[in-house]
Formats: sequence, structure tokens, C-alpha cells
Amino acid sequence: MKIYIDGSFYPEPEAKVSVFDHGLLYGDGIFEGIRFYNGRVFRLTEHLERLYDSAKAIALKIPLSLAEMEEATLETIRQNNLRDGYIRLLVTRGKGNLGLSPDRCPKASIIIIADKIQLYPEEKYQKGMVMVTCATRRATPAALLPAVKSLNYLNNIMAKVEASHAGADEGVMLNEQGYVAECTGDNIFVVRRGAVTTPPVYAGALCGINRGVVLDICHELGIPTREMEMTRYDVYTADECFLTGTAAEVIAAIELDTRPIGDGKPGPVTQRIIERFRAITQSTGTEIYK
Ligand code: PXG
Repeated sequence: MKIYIDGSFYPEPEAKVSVFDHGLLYGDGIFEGIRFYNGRVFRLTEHLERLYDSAKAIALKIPLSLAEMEEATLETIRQNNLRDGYIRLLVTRGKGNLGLSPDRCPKASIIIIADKIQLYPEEKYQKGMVMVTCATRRATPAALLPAVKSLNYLNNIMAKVEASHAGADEGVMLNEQGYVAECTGDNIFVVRRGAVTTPPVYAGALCGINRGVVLDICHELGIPTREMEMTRYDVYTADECFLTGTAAEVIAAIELDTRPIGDGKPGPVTQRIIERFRAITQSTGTEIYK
């Protein structure tokens, strides 16, 4: 495997960062997770735009233009001869000293890893995911902006730990007010009487790229959509529930806090959306090998 670091490619054992990198010392940095399918990168521009927005929000200057970043990303996939896989793109504050101020970090570091994707087991796609509500709340925007895809993921990781200790596949995270924000690494949707609802981004969700793709699919299929605050009640009493994210794509969720959602099986609206989603991922995107 060849990994991009600051303009050069390194074999995996030699792909290393400084122990003084503030990405490591303080979680000071941002990232993206991006999929490529069938020789095409899915929604590459949208992911890169979100990366540059995250950078702006944390006052981080990325030393490449968006076009240069796009080329570096494509070249990393080419160097690894892959057609299907996953990209992890990181921009850290770079090397500094032991003080937390980024003033001593002269240049941000860019790391791009292209790898095969580790998917959820096929059984989860057939049967759907079991979820619990986490006691760990989504970080409030007053403390850490949830729209920034930062390297500071401890909030979500603690929620993930809760979910897995409870024997569930995913955890539902609430915001400070107790409204549903999202899951630990996925956005959440419910279906009720044929209409699709997802929490608004201001409820504490990341503005997921696949969330946007699914809203577009619903419009195309004539399925009504709403972005509305939701409580656990709305999930307990939904006909269907599904999650979206780069790793999971679109996956049904069939239980929350021991209550089956609908009949406890992946529902027909979810299935229609999954079918359309798969067709779009296979047929659109930025060509890697031109
Ligand atoms: N919410 C959060 C908190 C995320 O981290 C999503 C929603 C979905 O966004 P996209 O743009 O991917 O549709 C994410 C992204 C993993 C993993 O291994 C998942 C993400 C990030 C890093 C790792 O499951 N999810």
C-alpha cells in the first residue's frame, strides 16, 4: 500500500507522522471518508468542499488548492491500482511544540490513505441494525461544532462504546435538548406513512454527503421528505428506519431500545432507496483512470 503524505508516497511501514503533530497531540485537524466504486470516486467534489469548509471553521489553512487536493486524491488511488475502496483524507495542524497553540505549527500536514473497505457483515444489510440510545450526548455547537468533521471523535467513540457494550450495532445520539441528532458515524432517517424524515443539521448532525444523496433520491422517486426535529418517540413509532453514511451506505435499522421499529424488518421504502442508491454509486462519480 502506498500512502500520500505531504506530496510524497510512502509504503505503509514508512508512512509516519511526527509525535509533535497536533493532530496526534490534540486531535487538532479534520478528515473525510470517501468511497470509490467501479473506477469512480463518489461525490468527490462534495467531500472536498466539506473538507475545506471544516478547515475554514477551525481556522486551518490547507496548503493545497481544492483542485490540487482532488488530483492528489485520485493519484493516491492510482498508485494503489484500486477501482473499489475507501479513502481516508486527513489534514492535521502539522508539527508544532507541546503547547496547544497552533501558532507554532507553521504548516498543515496532508495524509491520504486509499484502502479496501471493511463493510458491515452482509447479514446486517439483510436483517437490519439493532440500536440503543446513548447516554453520551452529541457535542453541543457551543463547545465543538458538530458540522466540522474534526479529528476530535471521542464524543462519538464513547457513544459507540456504549452501543457495543449494550450489544447493539449502532447508537442513537441525542443533542443537549434530548432531540435525536444522528448515530455515532451515520445520519438517521425514519419513514412514516410513506414520508421520510431526518433531523435538521442544526439538531447536531454532521451534514452527511449520503444524507444529501438520499434526500435527492427521495425527490426523484416522489417520496415526500421533511427535515424536522425528532425525538426517540418518532423512531419507536416509525414504520421504518434507516441510516446513511460513507461506510454503511444505506442500511435498515430495525430496533431501538428493545422496541422493534415497524414490523422489525427492513421496510419497502428503505429497500427502494437502497436499490436506487446502489445504481447511482455504480454509475456516477469522478473517473480515476482517464
Ligand atoms: N455523522 C457522523 C458523526 C459521521 O462521522 C456521518 C454522519 C455520515 O456522513 P457521510 O458524509 O459519510 O454520509 C459520519 C461519517 C466508520 C466511520 O468507520 C464513519 C464516518 C466517519 C469515520 C468513520 O463508520 N462517518
